[in-house]
Amino acid sequence: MSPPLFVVVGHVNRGKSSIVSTLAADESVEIDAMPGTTADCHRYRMRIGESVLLEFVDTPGFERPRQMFAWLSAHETSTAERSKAVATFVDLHQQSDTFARECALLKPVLEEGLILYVVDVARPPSVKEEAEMEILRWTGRPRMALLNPIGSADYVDQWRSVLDQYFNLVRMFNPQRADFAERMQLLSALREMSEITRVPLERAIEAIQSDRRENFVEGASILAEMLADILTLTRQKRIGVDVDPEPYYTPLSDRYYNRIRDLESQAQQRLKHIFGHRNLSVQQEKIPELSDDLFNLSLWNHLGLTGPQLMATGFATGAAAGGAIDLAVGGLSLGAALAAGAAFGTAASWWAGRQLPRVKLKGIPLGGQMLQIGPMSNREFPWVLLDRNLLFFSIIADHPHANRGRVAIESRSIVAQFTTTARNRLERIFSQLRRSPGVEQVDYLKSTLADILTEYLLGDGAQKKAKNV
Ligand SMILES: Nc1nc2c(ncn2[C@@H]2O[C@H](COP(=O)(O)OP(=O)(O)OP(=O)(O)O)[C@@H](O)[C@H]2O)c(=O)[nH]1
Ligand SMILES: [Mg+2]
Repeated sequence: MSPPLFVVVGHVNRGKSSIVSTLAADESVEIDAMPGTTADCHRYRMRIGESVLLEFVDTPGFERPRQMFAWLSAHETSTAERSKAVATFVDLHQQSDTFARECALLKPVLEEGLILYVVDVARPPSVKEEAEMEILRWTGRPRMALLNPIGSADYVDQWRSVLDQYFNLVRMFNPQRADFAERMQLLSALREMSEITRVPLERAIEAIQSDRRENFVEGASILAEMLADILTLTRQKRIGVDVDPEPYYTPLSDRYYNRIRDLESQAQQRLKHIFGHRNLSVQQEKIPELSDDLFNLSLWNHLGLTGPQLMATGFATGAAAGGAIDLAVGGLSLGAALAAGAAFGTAASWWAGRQLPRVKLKGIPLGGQMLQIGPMSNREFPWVLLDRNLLFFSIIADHPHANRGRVAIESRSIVAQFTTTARNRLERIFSQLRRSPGVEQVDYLKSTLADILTEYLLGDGAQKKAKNV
């Protein structure tokens, strides 16, 4: 069964390529504010696994629609023969430059193509566009008009009354803003275009939805793996027997924190990859004092659990009692603690009041001493880390592929909305991970964590989407 072929047509700079990009979830489609970006027809195949589910032809649109329509009118023999007249026109003109664009876009239309005609409802219909719509009607192929509100929807009523005369279906669709659900709604509406496309489109929609579920499960396991790797992370340095460890604290802390940053950004890269957004730039909200750094104090004030939630969760799981001892930072001097905290580049006084990663200095059997930093005993930390990456996940999973600007993540807590039961389950896992368990135990905790996150992402998380700023 061949996949449905949609040919996207419309005036220059009306968002044709944007529609292909968002519907096909393909970031490789060229989009630009400059008119004439798409100079030739390009075919995009939407694949899941081995099978091609949908095909799109992105076109530059018509160049001389009025001249072409004049030719068609002059050569009309009967209404029933109109599509033949279009085919004859293409045959006769395909070698000439004058109608190169017309021929290039009409060829795939005539070979079983379904027409998606894009208009910008911020401007009124023009004479040229009427000629385009006439030609498309003459092809006799199934066609839908998409109203793209670029900037405003001032002329939507005027457009509707014109489009109703030429198209079987008319729909509003904003490719720069549409989320996953809106994309699916449009694909469902496309089923109505023709009897022959109903079945392949239904199959495509089902495959896209099941692929998405798989992506969510994989995404949850990426998040779980990242949390477990970061929470169990330690860094060590061997030094001589009587050597003063003080100068080694800062470089060791730097290595430790940089590794955490790397693990987070690798996980985010993998999430981008899953959802086909390899080149998308995502940043923390555009508030100047909120830098992207994970160890930024103001970020911590916006994310994670609230103070009372953290305390309640700690008591419920017994983590608070153990945590209090860590205030002394593994028995090391406050100086060492501050050196470890200074690596964040934030106010040392703030960090001094919080539990830091453990810093240990111990003798080793073959002589010398081992300086170790980690695992992170700060109880807020996993919540901030999880929160920020759940926000990242929800942005990435719903971002339309046509929107190439920088995406901002709002700093609003997701984890603070979790049920008490979910918070306690997670806290128990976090506190077990902090105690450096063995490999098997870590694997078990990772998979439990992945299950909890999958449950959230496929349930509540899918409903409560993070909004794009
Ligand atoms: N605000 C807004 N901008 C849009 C929308 N759709 C497209 N644009 C912008 O309009 C410009 C043109 O979009 P394209 O998708 O490249 O349009 P096109 O019809 O393929 O353009 P050509 O290939 O040049 O004919 C880009 O700068 C898009 O970001 C929309 O729905 N809203
Ligand atoms: Mg284009």
